[in-house]
This record gives sequence, structure tokens and C-alpha cells, in this order.
Amino acid sequence: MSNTDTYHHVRGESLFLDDLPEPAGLLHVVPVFSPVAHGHIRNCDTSALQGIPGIVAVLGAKDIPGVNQVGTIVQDEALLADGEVHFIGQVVALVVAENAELARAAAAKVKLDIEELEPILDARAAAARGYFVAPSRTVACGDTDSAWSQCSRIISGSTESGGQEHLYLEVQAAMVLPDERGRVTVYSSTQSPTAVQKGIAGVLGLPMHLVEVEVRRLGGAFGGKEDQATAWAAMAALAARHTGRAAKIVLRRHEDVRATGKRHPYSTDFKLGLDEQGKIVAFEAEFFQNSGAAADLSTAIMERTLLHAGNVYRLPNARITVHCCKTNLAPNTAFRGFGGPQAMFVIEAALAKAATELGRDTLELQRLNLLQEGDRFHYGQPARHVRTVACVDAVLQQCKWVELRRSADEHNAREPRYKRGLAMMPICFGISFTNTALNQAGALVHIYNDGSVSLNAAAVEMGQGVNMKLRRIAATTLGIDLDLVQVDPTHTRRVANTSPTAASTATDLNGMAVLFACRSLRERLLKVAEKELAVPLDELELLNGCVTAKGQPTSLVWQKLVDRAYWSRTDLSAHSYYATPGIFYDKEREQGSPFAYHVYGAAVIQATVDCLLGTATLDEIWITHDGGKLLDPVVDLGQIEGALAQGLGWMTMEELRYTAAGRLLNDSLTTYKVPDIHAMPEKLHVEFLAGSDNEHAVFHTKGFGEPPLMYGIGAWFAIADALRAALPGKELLYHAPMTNERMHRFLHNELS
Ligand code: MTE
Ligand code: LUZ
Ligand code: MOS
Repeated sequence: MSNTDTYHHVRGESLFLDDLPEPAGLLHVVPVFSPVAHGHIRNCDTSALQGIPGIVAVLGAKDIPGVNQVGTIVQDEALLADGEVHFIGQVVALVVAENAELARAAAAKVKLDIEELEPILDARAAAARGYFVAPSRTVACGDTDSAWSQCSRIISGSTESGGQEHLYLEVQAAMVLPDERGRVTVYSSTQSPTAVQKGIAGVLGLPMHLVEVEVRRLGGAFGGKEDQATAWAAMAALAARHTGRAAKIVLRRHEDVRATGKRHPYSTDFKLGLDEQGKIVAFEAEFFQNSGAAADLSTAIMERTLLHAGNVYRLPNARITVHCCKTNLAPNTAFRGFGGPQAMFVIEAALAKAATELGRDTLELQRLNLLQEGDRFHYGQPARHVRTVACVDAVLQQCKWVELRRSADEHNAREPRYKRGLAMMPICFGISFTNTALNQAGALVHIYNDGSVSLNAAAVEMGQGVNMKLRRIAATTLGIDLDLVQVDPTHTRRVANTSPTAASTATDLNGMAVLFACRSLRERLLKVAEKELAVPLDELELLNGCVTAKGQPTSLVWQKLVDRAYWSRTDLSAHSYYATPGIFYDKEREQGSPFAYHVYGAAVIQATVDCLLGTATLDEIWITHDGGKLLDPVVDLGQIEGALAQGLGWMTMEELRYTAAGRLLNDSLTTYKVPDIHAMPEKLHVEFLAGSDNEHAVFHTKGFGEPPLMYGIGAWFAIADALRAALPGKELLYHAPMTNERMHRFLHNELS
């Protein structure tokens, strides 16, 4: 049992936002959502609510004392609709009442008169009309235009990948307590305490020091609470400010699914040029990102798409363009991988299509093109400590590829109904926020004078185990037992200016800050020990709960040392700060070294398709993951398994369906298919790459949160391989997810 929260989670004892003790007089806030995807608000009639006992207020855009704005990168997102609505689920007004049921019933009685305009749901349709949330960008290298003439084969095509609902177990929620001086205390289910603090300060017209935000833990987030927790907290804050009473907002599941953004769907055109041998000479891709109705994090996600378009492959000449297309869907947002998976699907599709057209083996083309030590990524960063070949070789060995391939082919030759498919999926994911400035974190460590230790950091625990990792770093550095170290809830007053807990960087950034703070505390304590023991400082260490001299335990145990330090007036608190060194990105030139390092890995996936039914099962998955030195193998393995499940879901079963009017049809757990235990392969083998190391992160670890999601992309290609065995020569569209419906259509209809 390795995650700090596991014991209480499995007993149902962990407190999430809606479980926190409620203050006296708590009010409940329920939003009035737009039922129309695009339109002008003619009138918002709340007269039916007048005189209903228990309804305390109905708030609209005009009731906002500060700015009606929650857009962070681009200021294009109103907290409450003002004149226009841009997606179904956009919040138009807030009903504030003594209890949530009453508020919800009242919200349903608000009459909205909206003049409907035509909604645009499709990214390419938006682009054709020039609707973008931000300017398009291009990252290029080499001389792509003249490179085409050197190619012996050019393959072009297009791909589609779908959106994905986060489906965190804990829905969006916040509770806000006002005080008599105008200060507000906020409890929010957010990955970004400072973004919530700043957002509320803006909406209420307060300086940030009057807004404090605490986050104990999240019941999952997966990117869905990086930007999109802010608005709900600001709504509760507005109600609290307006009424002078504590206010809480907790969305219902279907409200959450409808009103919040998802993974960005992408529609992409690509062109791939190969030489005689099969090596990539040039690659061009134009991505149409469906950004939704406001920018949210779309421009940052575009950046990660630009930088991951090559996946693990060497691109001597490349031109990658992304358009952030403005549509009338809920603003799409961060989701594990952050535009990286969408990019990686495209180049894998391009190579698979090339193999099919040339009659070659996809694996062979993949292996021919792996990045090697000394190559550069297409954005200019030198590739160092490259583990592409090592991971691919290791996973091929692990799964006994040659036999596996042969036995699948033999099986397919004799078996008409069930076809086996195989795919190898390599990954390469850059670790660091692409926005260099965000790569910073603070920590505040207290040693109480009984010897117990509290860690405060910018990191938010959302199930990924960051708290356990921080505890391990502190306990190791101070030479004490893990049980002596706890992590306090994240709080903007203890650690300010927090970057979001995102981009798989929480341990890298916060762990290093914690390490620095613990190191300075250790120095102070050892000086105390030097005096106490009359032994030279350079012979002293903290180990196994006591001071050692030349490696030998002394009588100065941890508690005694801390007690002595306190009574000799030593500061037992340390604040520290870490900013990732050596990273930069020049947006003018679209070149730089934005990542501290890359995570590599490779998976092999075997799928069996039932060609009569059009269903697939994943038989077995092998993974070799380049995880650096492992700080907590149980947590790390859990991250690989969870991310893989999400990747498989995104690629094979999760499909968002909208009406032509822009209404999401599958907004509940009965209609939206999420991967469950049965979606996992019958057999899963995860190995960590032997000898993996990383000098660029704390304790030589590597970020774990996002990269393994991209192994799931291989499931699409394994199923495609089986489908091709069933109907060789039939054109297969590179559309994800590969749902049963899609398989069935390929197998049994003229259309594919
Ligand atoms: N794991 C759990 N259990 N719950 C989550 O919400 N979020 C993922 C990943 N793993 C998530 C998770 C995402 S999107 C990111 S960016 C990382 O965790 C963030 O945490 P880290 O930086 O500590 O890896
Ligand atoms: N968030 C962000 C992220 O703001 N910048 C990033 O680069 C990023 N990458 C992955 C996930 N979230
Ligand atoms: Mo993760 S998408 O960086 O929150």
C-alpha cells in the first residue's frame, strides 16, 4: 500500500469537497445553463422564483463586482453569459438557495429567451469561416518544400481523433466562506490553487491577498481541473460575497459532463515522404484542433501538439501547423497528454498507411526511423539519453515478437472469424510545461519540536501519489521514518504562486523544492549535532532516525536532536524554491529546448477481432517503460495501468455524440462508455527499462503521470492490423476511436 491516501480511500473515509464539514448558514449555488449552443439572450426571466421561500438570490453578469472574465491565457471567457451564449451548458445565471434541491428546482423555472444562431461544431467548418480562438502556429525544420523531390514515395492522408470526457469520480465543486473584512476562504477541487485565487480575485475585484485557497485532495482530475475548476469556485465566491454567507457549489454528473470541456478532438491532414529504404525524408501535418467556444488552455495544448508531432521519430524536414478552431462546444481543455497523444496518433497513422501502401511491415518502418542519440527534435532540442531503440528492442524481446507475429499470421490463415492483430507503440513525451515560466515550485517544510515533520508544497494530490513521493524525498533526506512526515493540504498562504499540478511535473518541481528545504534543515540540525557531540561536521550524517558519526549511530536520536535544536534557538522551518534550469523556447523562431528531458517507452499490443460481431478484445499487452530511478514502484505501476486504461478508452470506446444543435447525447455513465476492468487486456506485463536513469530530476526519477496513456494508441493499430487480415486491400479510415460500430461497418458494409 503505497499511496498515502489508499488506506482511507478504500475504507471510504477520505474527505472530498462535498464531505467537508459545512459551516452554519451555508447556501447552495446552482447554475442556470444555456440550453442553446449559440445565440443572443433576449431575456432571462426569473419572476417565477420571486417569493419562493428559501431562494436567497438570483445572480447574473451585472452582479459581478469585478471583471466578468475567467479566461487565463486569452481573456475570452465570461463567468456568466452576457448577451450571448456560445455552447450548451454555458452558465447564464446562478440561483442561490438554502438547499441544493430547492435551488435546482428553482433554476429549472428560470425562463430564457434566446434568439438562436447557427452553431458550428466541426473544427474544419470553423476554420473555413475563419473562426479561431488564437492565431495558428507552425513549427518547422529543414527545407520541407524542396525535400519532396528527394522522396521515392509520398503518402498522404487524413486522420480524426475524438474528444474524451475526464470522468473524474469527484465532480466539480467548491465552497467559499466570507469573513467580515471581505476576505474569502475557498475550498476548491482544483489542480491550480493559484488560478482559482486569481480568478476569484478578478471576479470579486479583490487583491489576491484577500483570497485564500485550500485543496486537500481531488477525487481525480486528469487535466479537467487544471483550468476548469476556477469558474465554479468563482460562482460560489460571487454568491458568498453577495449574501455575506458561506456558499457551496457541487455539480451533478450530467451537468458536469455537459458544461465542462474535454480532450480536444483533432482532424488532421498529413503528408509523409520516404526514401528508397523507408526512412522519413519529410513530414508535413496540418492539425485542426476543435478548441470549443473559448480558448481555455487550447493554445498551450496546440504547443504540445506542435512539439509531439514526430513522436519518437527523426524528422529531417518537417512542417507542423496547428489551428485552434473556435466552435460551439464547451471549451475543450487539458486532458492527460495535453495534445501530445493527438499528435502521436497522426504520425503512427502515417507510418501505418505507408507500410500498407508499400506492402511493408509497419514495425520495420518504425524501427528504421527511431530517433538516435545526437539527433535533434524538429523543434531544435538535441535528443539526449535517447531510449527509443532500447525500449523498442526490450519490448520486442519481452513479447517474443518474431514468434508472436508468426503465430498471429498462422492463426489468421486458418481462422476465418477471429483475426489477430499486433502493433508496437513507441512513445516519447517531453517533461516540463511548454510555457517555461510555469516550471517553478515552492515548498515550506516545518519540523515541529516533537520531531514530526509537515510538508507544504504547490502540488495537489489527485490520486497520482505525489504526496507519497514528497514524503519519501523528505524522509530520505532527513534520515527519518516515513511515518514522521506528512503532507499538509495545499494552501495558497503556505505556498504562493503555485503552478498547476500538471504536465507530469509535480514531483520534479515540488520534490526538488522539498529536497532543497530538507537539505537546509539538515544542515542546521547537523550544526547542532556538531556542538552536542563535539564531532566535526563533515563526519556527521542523519540516517535511520539518528545522527551518525563516521557511519556509526550515536546516542543523538532524531527527536532528541530536534529538541536540542529548538532549545538552542534554531529555525526549524525552511522555505525553498525550484525552477527547472536550462530550458527555453523562442516563440518567434519556434525553436528551443523546452523540455528538461523526455520519457521513452514502447508497448506491444495483441488484439483479437471477432469479425462476425465486430468486437475486439485485447489479449495481451507488454510494456517496457523508461521510468528513471523509481521512487515508488507501486505508485508508478498504478500510474502506468491507469493511464493505459484511459488511452485504451480514448482510442477504442469513448465517443462523444452531439446532436446537430450541439447537445451532447451521452452525458451520463449509462450512455458514455468508459473503460472498466474488462477493457484492460487479459494479460498485462509491465517492465521498467533496465539501467534507466535521469540526472535532470529529483532523485533521478522521471515524470510518470501522462506518458503511459499513449501506449493505448497501439490498441487502435492492433485492431486495425486484425481488420486488415480480415479484409486485405480494403481501405481503412484512420478515425479514432475504433468503436465496435466502426469495426462492424468496416467488416460488413461497403462504407468504412
Ligand atoms: N492519476 C490519478 N489517480 N488521478 C489524476 O487525476 N492526473 C494525471 C496524472 N495521473 C491524474 C493521475 C495527469 S493529467 C497529470 S498531469 C499527472 O497525474 C499530474 O501529477 P504528477 O505531476 O504528479 O504526475
Ligand atoms: N499544462 C500546461 C500542461 O499548462 N502546459 C503544459 O505544457 C502541459 N503539459 C501537459 C499537461 N498540462
Ligand atoms: Mo495533466 S493534462 O497535465 O493535468
